[in-house]
Amino acid sequence: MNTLTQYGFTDPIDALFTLHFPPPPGARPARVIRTDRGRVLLADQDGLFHLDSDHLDSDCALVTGDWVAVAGGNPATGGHTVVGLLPRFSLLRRKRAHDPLSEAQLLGANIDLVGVVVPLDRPLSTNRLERTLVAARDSGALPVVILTKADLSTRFDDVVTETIDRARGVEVVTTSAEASDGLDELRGRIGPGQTMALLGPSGAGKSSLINALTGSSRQGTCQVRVGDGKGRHTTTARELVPLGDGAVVMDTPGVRGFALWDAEDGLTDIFTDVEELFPGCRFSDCAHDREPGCAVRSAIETGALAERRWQSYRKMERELAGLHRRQEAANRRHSTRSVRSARDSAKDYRNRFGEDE
Ligand SMILES: Nc1nc2c(ncn2[C@@H]2O[C@H](COP(=O)(O)OP(=O)(O)OP(=O)(O)O)[C@@H](O)[C@H]2O)c(=O)[nH]1
Ligand SMILES: [Mg+2]
Ligand SMILES: [Zn+2]
Repeated sequence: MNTLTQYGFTDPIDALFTLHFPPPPGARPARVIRTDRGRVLLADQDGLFHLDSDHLDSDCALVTGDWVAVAGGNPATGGHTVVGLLPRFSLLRRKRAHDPLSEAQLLGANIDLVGVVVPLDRPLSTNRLERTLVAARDSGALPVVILTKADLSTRFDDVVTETIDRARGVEVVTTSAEASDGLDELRGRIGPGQTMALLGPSGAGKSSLINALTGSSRQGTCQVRVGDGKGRHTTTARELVPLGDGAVVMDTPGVRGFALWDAEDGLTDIFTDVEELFPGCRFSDCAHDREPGCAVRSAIETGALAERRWQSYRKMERELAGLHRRQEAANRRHSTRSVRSARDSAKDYRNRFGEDE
């Protein structure tokens, strides 16, 4: 198996490549394995190589998992150039923290499965779980919840039950890297040619799980802090790790929070039980607040919908609406600016060439 196949290259990707870069081939397929502060590691069929940053097309921001077309270069001298990017079939994004309106942060591309990692050595954060599930679903990938450190948990059953309840039909796999539990079950879910990204807080055991799956210690791991059980942000870059038969896992740095980015579809998918209630409200513009005949309120009263679940849906919905308002305002400012600059340059032209208004 060549290096590229180990990193998930399949016949459908090959066909897509030929479609976009028809013969005679001037370029060869490669995959982005790791991106780390502007340094990009790629794999082609002969092995791994770094891309010199000056060979990066500036308006093409590469993301771990991308399939690209590369031309030129050799292992000794480098000089590889990315000449094209294949369309991404999935894209995992989040809103950058502390930044009301920057671009989304791209976390990974061409991911089939997102393993939402929930450590059993601390209380369950339902907020984080639900947000990560929404973002995972929105990316176009299939989410799977992975419980880690099953050997440590004293409240094991409670957290497992609560997680299954909150995950709402998304599959839950329980693992322990330490005791080698649940590894075959997890491994069995990642088929050849598939990529699974692991997302979760620092210290959750993502890298340990990958080491357990590959039977190595290639991913650095570090103990969580005594006291608050927080991780130390050991993993610093998003990186693909091959599992041997063309199945791939992506290790990621632990994230503190998970702010959503344009994830309406993901929200609808993860909260179908909530949105299905809306057509049952008496008024089509029901705000589900105090209106008579509100299907949401009555589902909460009968216990069919948990108040907590409704509140978390509401919160994410409001957050996405707020983001949209800011995006639209920024777009308006942007378009006024470009109209103005077009006007200025027209004026400039007239001034120089003496045309009348
Ligand atoms: N008991 C036990 N400890 C584990 C298990 N998995 C991981 N740990 C420990 O948890 C700590 C953190 O594990 P990491 O794999 O570094 O966590 P991570 O999610 O990669 O963390 P970041 O890279 O910081 O995001 C390490 O001390 C591991 O030994 C497990 O299944 N059982
Ligand atoms: Mg790690
Ligand atoms: Zn209503």
